[in-house]
Amino acid sequence: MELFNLKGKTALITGGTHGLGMAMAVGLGNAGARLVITSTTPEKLKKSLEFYKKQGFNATGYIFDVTNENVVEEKVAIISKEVGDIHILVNNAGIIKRELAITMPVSDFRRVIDVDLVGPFIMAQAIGKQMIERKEGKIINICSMMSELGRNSVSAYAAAKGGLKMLTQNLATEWAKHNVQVNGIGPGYFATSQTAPIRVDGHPFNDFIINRTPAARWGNPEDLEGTAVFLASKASDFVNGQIIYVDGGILATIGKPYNED
Ligand code: GCO
Repeated sequence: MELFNLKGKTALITGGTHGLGMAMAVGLGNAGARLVITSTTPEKLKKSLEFYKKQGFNATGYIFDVTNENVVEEKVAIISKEVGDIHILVNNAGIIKRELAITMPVSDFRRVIDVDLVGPFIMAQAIGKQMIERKEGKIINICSMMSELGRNSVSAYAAAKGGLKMLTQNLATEWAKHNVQVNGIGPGYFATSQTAPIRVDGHPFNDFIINRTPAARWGNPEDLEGTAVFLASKASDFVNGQIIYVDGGILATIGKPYNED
């Protein structure tokens, strides 16, 4: 199990105060990593740090917006001074705006691209520098089913997550020679606050996802822990530019007619 041991490593998880980010942070913490959690919401950050400390994890938190490159540069320097090197970066923070493209305000489209694509680039560049210098690092970009597929009302999110998939492949191309592995996780449909509006029992989308997912269920955040530990550990030292889909099989199938078992 040495391959998956993260003792002595520090993992920074953006938006790690709830949902999938928290689940991955728990997985990394259980594997021995020290946690650095970022958020734009002080209340959420405070509550999450209390939770992590109750789990027995060494967790520190910082408030900043990943889309502001000057602030990110400042904060990464402070973190390096106060916490030390960052060995693992999980670009998890993201937003979604559900609106048909024809009526979506451009400002909404731009904001989603900024948070979900430009932010991960800014964070990877700021922390990638120390990883390249140290000749060691792990970057995990949280992509999505929407890195591969579109659906009504999520044009901005799909464009951002599709771009994040290609950013992952491009950073892997440039940084693999420095022993920095850049990969992605593509969650399928998970039971989180982000999907709550489309997941209520009896909601047509809820029934659609259950029918469309070979595993016939929504993902639970803890379903992501193992893949996060794998991509953060020595076990993935020769894995570069890969998006691992944790999706219950959705991407493996064209789906089945409503009456098929
Ligand atoms: C939606 C959902 C999806 C999922 C996830 C799928 O509105 O379709 O929110 O975007 O959250 O990203 O991978």
